[in-house]
Amino acid sequence: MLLRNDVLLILKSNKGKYTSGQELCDKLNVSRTAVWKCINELKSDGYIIGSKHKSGYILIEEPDVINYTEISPHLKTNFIGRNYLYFDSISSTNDYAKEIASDSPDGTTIVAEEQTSGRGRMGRQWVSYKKQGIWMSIILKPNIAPNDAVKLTQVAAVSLVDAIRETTNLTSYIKWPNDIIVNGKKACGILTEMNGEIDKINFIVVGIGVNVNVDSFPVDLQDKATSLSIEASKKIDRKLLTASMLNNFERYYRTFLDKGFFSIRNLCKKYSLTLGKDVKVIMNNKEYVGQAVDIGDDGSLIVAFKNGEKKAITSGEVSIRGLIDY
Ligand code: BTX
Repeated sequence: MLLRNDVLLILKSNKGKYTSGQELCDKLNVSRTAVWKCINELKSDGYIIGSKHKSGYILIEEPDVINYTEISPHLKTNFIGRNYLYFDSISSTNDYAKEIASDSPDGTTIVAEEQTSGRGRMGRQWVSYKKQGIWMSIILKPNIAPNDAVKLTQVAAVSLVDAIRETTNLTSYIKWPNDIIVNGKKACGILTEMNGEIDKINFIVVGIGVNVNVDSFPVDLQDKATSLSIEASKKIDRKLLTASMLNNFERYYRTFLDKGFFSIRNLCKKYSLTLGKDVKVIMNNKEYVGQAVDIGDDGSLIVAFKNGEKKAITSGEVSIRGLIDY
């Protein structure tokens, strides 16, 4: 696997030119047979590689995939995404992350081209079409109180807003707590899950789904879901966006661990679509209407209700008046 990546990196650095088999052998200190095996593996992964007697190999076309080889040249992280597990298809990256988390290093990232049972909150379905999005889960093992785990949804949300702007120039907003909205429709969702005891976190899985190049949605989602390519009217580079999401996530995650949540709270407020709006909150099966007035120190949404009472909402359903379903 490592050798295969090295062969690919050399072919990429010589793009448009032939690289001789001998040069590959010399640079990597391996046999011709080993190089030939790697070339065949790359071809079966979708890389189109030409070969010519006496000239060697040439990389003609790279597939649109978000494996480690493709994203690592753009990755600036120390530990997020450095253990990168890539799947062509998986049931749910969050489910897999939870299975392997105990034996995996901090920052392990699972990425799939497709999810067959992608999940949202409360067991809802998350549509995850093949090669049209980024479906990823990050395993984290922070030394924080279990109550603080929910703040990681906010850390992921600000990272996403920055990564989307950097890669696509689109302005996106956070619909508290876990949706990223572009032009009034949902383009990304975050699902944070925790495993721990009352006073100790074993691990946290931050699952992120981004509709990158989805061109059409199932009928029931058409008025509430969108993709970055639809909003930008062009195909988006999934490799650059994946790397940018991980780079920004590590930056904000470190800030959060070193300085506390208040250090990113202002950004949560700045990027919030919810603040200042009339909202409907569903708690314990009851509906309450009020105005979202602040983001608390703990990442909660502060809502001022009509009876004058202010409440910090930490979980539950919040919908914004005039947006999608309220
Ligand atoms: P949520 O519960 O806030 O949103 C789920 C709701 O969003 C669904 O009920 C549906 O109405 C709508 N929806 C479903 N699919 C999409 C989509 N592709 N785009 C926009 N809206 C949609 C949001 O939960 C959290 C989603 C996290 C998804 C990631 S992907 C990687 C990881 N693995 C996994 O199984 N889930 C997470």
